[in-house]
Amino acid sequence: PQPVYRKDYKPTPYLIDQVHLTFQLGEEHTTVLSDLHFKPNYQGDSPPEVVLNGRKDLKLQSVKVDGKDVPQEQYEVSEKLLMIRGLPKGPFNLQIETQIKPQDNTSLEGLYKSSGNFCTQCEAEGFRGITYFYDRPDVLAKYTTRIEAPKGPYPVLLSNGNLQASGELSDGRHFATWEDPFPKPCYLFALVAGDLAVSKDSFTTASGRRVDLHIYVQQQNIDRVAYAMQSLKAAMKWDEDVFGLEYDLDLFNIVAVDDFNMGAMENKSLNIFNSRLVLASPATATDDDFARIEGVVAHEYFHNWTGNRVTCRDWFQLTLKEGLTVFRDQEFSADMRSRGVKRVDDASALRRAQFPEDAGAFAHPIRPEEYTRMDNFYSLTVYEKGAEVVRLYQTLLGQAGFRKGMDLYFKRHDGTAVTCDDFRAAMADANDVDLSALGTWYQQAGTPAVKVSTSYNASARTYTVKASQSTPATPGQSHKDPVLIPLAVGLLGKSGQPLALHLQGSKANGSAGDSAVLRLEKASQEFVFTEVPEEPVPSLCRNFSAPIKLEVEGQTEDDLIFLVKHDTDPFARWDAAQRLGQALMIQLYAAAADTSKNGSSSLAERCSAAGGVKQSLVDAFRAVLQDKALDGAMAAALLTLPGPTELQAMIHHADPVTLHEVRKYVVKELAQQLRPDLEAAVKRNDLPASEEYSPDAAQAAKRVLKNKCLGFLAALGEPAVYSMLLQRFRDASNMTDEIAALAALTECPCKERETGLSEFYQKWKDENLVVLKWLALQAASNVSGNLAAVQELQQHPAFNIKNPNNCYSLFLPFVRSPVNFHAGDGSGYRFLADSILTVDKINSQVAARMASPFTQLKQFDSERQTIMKQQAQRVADTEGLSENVFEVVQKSLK
Ligand code: B3K
Ligand code: ZN
Repeated sequence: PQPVYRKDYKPTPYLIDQVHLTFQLGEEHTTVLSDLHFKPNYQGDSPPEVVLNGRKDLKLQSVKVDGKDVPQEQYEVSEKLLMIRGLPKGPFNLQIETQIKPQDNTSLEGLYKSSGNFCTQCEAEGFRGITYFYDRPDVLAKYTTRIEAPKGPYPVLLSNGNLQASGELSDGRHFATWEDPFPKPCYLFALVAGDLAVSKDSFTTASGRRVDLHIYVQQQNIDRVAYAMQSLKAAMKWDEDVFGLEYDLDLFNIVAVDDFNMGAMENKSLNIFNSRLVLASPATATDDDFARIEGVVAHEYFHNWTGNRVTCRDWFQLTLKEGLTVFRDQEFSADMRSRGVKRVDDASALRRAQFPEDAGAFAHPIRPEEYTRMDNFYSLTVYEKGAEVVRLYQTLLGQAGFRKGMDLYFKRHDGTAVTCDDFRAAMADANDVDLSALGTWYQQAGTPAVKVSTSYNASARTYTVKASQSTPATPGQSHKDPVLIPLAVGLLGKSGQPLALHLQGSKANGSAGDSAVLRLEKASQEFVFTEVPEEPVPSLCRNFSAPIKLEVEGQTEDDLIFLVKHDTDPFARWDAAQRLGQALMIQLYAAAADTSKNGSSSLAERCSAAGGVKQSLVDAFRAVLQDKALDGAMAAALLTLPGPTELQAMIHHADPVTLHEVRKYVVKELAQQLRPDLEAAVKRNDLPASEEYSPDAAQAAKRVLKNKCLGFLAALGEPAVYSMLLQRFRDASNMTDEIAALAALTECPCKERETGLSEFYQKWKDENLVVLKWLALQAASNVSGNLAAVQELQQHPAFNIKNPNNCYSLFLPFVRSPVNFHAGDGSGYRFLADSILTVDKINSQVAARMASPFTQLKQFDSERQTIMKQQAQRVADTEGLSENVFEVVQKSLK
């Protein structure tokens, strides 16, 4: 397969400004008639050929120009292209008729069937599976779509825009014609035809336009859409309030489907969602599910401006719409819930998942330079790091400045397809500042590492902060330049009070309350605070002001404990707690892994000989548990020890199983020492049975803290705790508590585990989305020898390998189990490789996502690297492998 390069961008020789599509949907085959209005976009007066993208499953029936058949010798069809010569000068119409078989399309890209209904997914390059087209985002056209289908099985016919006409046809068929007045790239095209129930509501925009809001789901789910509807209305209001952006049509549709590769899709006025991100009831969805639904419904809605009205010139610019829209949904959720907790969650997720991507074999800049399969670049880097880069603008310009930049961005680019550079230029011009220094973030892969050292001069009353930065080499990119890093800093005095900040010179970009923003842009720099009355404790990278790895020289354990107690910045406070946990586990790992001194000792003995869990950490955790004023979600975050992937990245070639055992040892020790406090916190946060469930942040915070404490107590390994958990599982009145108790048990080899799992399945076996939770819990379990259970689940009647959610709930959680995925005999790796090969034949996008653990193989000990490579190689060598999977494994093997 040939990669595509960003530098090779060229506009098409023609533009298509009008598209008329007619779909004749059928069970045997579907006919697609496409009538395209072409306009010259070339120089000179000899018309070049038209080269359109296609896919091998398109059956070309006829090609006409201005109504006349194009002679055979004037066109060529290959697996991926349709080429037409001898075209007239000036504008012309091209009519193409193709046949497709949506019912056989298991890739879930293009037009396909889910639960008997027709639906589409065109981003990034799915439209070419429907008809021949310039399948790229810089060709913007107005679409009309006529859908014809049998009325019995497909009473609902939907496409983008407004309904123009509908009516009956002969033979029990009917039709609907939709017209979208906004020019759009083909990746935003959508069609749905099926038997669906609808929930209706409306929203009146600031300027008084009434918008009908319709959510379509399968009949049995109609009572589970209220939360999605409420989230949609909240998002519409928020975008008006915060960015002055109104919705632009009279109708907004959401359709939920069970078979969907990703979370959701922002097709113009017809968003299509994975049903797990629409459907929710207290009995079947957790607090996290509710929060995710709110966030994703908002995200897709926000795309109407950031993505649809202003779109991407080419796919290399994907972060232009995704990074920006993720940033917008993060801010929305922060306003709907707890801002501090949201920031901690996002920062924590970035570190846990994106940092490894940026350090692994698939590292790429947020704006990649090349790709083989674009699908593989819908990555955490493009989305989540991209959102952090957008946040840099806001941190540098302030909220008002950022808004000015957004206004100018829309004013300049509405209705067009642009680049990340256009976005930066709008931000810079609107604020009359030079932001070219931010350009490097778009070019360089890898997480910048910043080292800070500080010194206090008592007689001069100055405090100096020295900062140096470097970005580690990544595959194909060995040289790195410094990047512009806004580092938000606060200084705390002896009793925890914030000190007033006076920064010498003009290097500070601004100050917000108790924080100053240092502008790091060189390899090494110095900043001096004056009038500092006492030696402070620095609070650094507040609000996670940049996506960096920060090392603070000379930072003591006392400093960290002090920050956990006193820092008013939620991120910096949480980060201090993380650092305490990291330091401890790194130290204990070294002792645990060193079996040379006393080979017969147990891991716990080696850990306690090395000092065990320090009293200071126990005390810090106790203070969190006893702090009744603290938001429960924040408390839960502070009590969460760094996870396996973060620790793995910090310990060179660590053995993942030993590392897991060390973490388990720490959790158990903490549970033993904090038992009364954990039990008290559980009691305090148990809601009275009389209180009705609400997914709001305040109530969810109590549950998350309680369930965090229950997780610690489970680690005690006591039969009494097991039966308490089973009882809680049985008594639970909502899914959050039910699954939390079961999750705690699933990590413990005890009879209550088996009882709970089987009762849960019996109770929920007819609820697809709940069964996914049941699969995921078991797959992720670290009880030893669990691979056999996972293999059995693959044969279980509840498991459907053709459904992406099923794959994501079995294979991806399994990979997160250090004990079973990284089993020393290689059985976990072999299982993953086998599963990838099986799934690849059905759906290569899903298979490629499953292959991503191989991109991390260099992190592990050499024995594991060897056996992981063997499996990656076996996948790479398989005949008929998809390009998607090949691109991932081949990079992993380099
Ligand atoms: N834009 C879509 C993702 C499409 C994925 C294509 N493989 C969802 C989103 O980011 O909103
Ligand atoms: Zn998006």
